[in-house]
Amino acid sequence: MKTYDRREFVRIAAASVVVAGMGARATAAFAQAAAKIKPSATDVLLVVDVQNCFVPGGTLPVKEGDAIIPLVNRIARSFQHVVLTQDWHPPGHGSFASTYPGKRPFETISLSSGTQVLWPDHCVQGTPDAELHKDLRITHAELIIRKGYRKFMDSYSAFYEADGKTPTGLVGYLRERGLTQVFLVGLATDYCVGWSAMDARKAGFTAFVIEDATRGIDTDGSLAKAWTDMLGAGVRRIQSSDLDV
Ligand code: VGL
Ligand code: ZN
Repeated sequence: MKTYDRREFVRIAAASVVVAGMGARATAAFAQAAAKIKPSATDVLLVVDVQNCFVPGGTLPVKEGDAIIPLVNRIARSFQHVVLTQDWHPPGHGSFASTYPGKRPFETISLSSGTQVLWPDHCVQGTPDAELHKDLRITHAELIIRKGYRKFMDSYSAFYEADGKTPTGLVGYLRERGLTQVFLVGLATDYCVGWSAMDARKAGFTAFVIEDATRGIDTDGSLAKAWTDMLGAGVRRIQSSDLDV
């Protein structure tokens, strides 16, 4: 039997403590990485309405709307497939309060497509306000979907307009490209992101909303309602830290 002197014993014991410690840390890191979602070739990131109109200084500013942009850029780098959307209204659009004499922004009216919130004039086609935010750096995005261009129909969703039936073409595009899981970021959580996520489910896609990469408008409890509706429709609420990006 080999015998150790005290100095050698201390050296070996210390080394094995280090190894055991590293092992535990490596195992924990591995378990955490394994639990994280790694974007695959059949996943698509849908970047909703990151436009000048929806950030502070724009016509329908979402509080901290611009704060998500660095995170959106970082997340997008890990997705092979990215689709952007742009709210794109003609002047005098049916969702603008200014179209109806005596109406003010954030009041509602009844249209054939249902209750319509009236907004300040925003994202008018061809104006600087409607442009994608200059700090968005997603040059590999493969498609830009424009919506809300029919004068008397709004379209919060990237998939169907406000009647819930008129398609934008995005369902067909994703299906033809074999993309099955939609991850959503952008503005605003309770309108265009939320409606798009619900419609992604309706069309049979898996839908994840990356909450910290969105911000809401929150008119009259709309943000809480949107989350209740989304979760009820099977949308998954995740944080960017749940992704391996
Ligand atoms: C949006 C209100 C009106 C949005 C668009 O992008 O969430 N909200 N138009
Ligand atoms: Zn709009």
